Amino acid sequence: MNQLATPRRGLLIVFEGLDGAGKTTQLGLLYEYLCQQGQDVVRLREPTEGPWGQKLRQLLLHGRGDVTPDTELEWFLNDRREHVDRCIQPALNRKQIVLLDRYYFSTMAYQGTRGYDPQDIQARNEAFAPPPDLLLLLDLPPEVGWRRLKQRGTPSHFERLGYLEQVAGIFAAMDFPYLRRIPAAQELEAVQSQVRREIQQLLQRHAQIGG
Ligand code: T5A
Repeated sequence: MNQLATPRRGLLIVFEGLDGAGKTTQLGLLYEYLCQQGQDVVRLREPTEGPWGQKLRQLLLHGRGDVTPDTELEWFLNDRREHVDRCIQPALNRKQIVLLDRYYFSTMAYQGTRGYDPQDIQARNEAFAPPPDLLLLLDLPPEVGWRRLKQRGTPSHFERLGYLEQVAGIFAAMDFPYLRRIPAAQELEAVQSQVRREIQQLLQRHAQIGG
């Protein structure tokens, strides 16, 4: 692969997909690769380690208990608002490449199965969250992701096969100009090659003049 171009502004690259799709693995491989290429890159994830993110991680670990769908949605929005203000926007202002493991497309898909309109969730997020430059949606049949999670250990409370099938339906209906779908049931290396091809094209489109 050719030497990568340096972007003239910060770029937001989001990884999305079902639990077990391989987002964390692929993002990690891409992060190492971009660092080796001398790019100024930062990796982030949601839910975050902040106070709202920690409350959300408790739900994942211990179940929703008496937390209502409205409260759960509010917590995801609060977590993201803080994340945008404290980490995402400052990194973009520093012209860094931001690799983000889950963003508001997860809220559309996961909380969208709990009675909310995904478009309404999108609008509420875009009131404060910048849309990505590239959204890499790792496409995986729910039962394959489910098998991977079971092999790894005990799935979280959000990782139930029936739920994941509904979530997959919302991901499948998404259509954005910045969205690229990558088949994720292939070998790790094959998925990473496609990821890198998309990144190379993105960097070329945003290359510094003379850079
Ligand atoms: N959530 C999140 C919401 O409901 N609303 C929101 O707004 C947001 C932001 C996050 C949960 O929160 C929900 C969605 C989630 O349920 P999490 O613990 O952060 O929970 O879970 P995930 O982000 O889904 O992370 P996972 O680890 O579960 O999935 P990944 O990151 O997609 O997969 P990864 O890379 O960890 O790989 C999973 C396993 O598969 C293997 C890996 O080695 C690993 O064991 N694997 C492969 N095996 C074979 N072939 C390949 N190509 C493989 N790629 C990976």
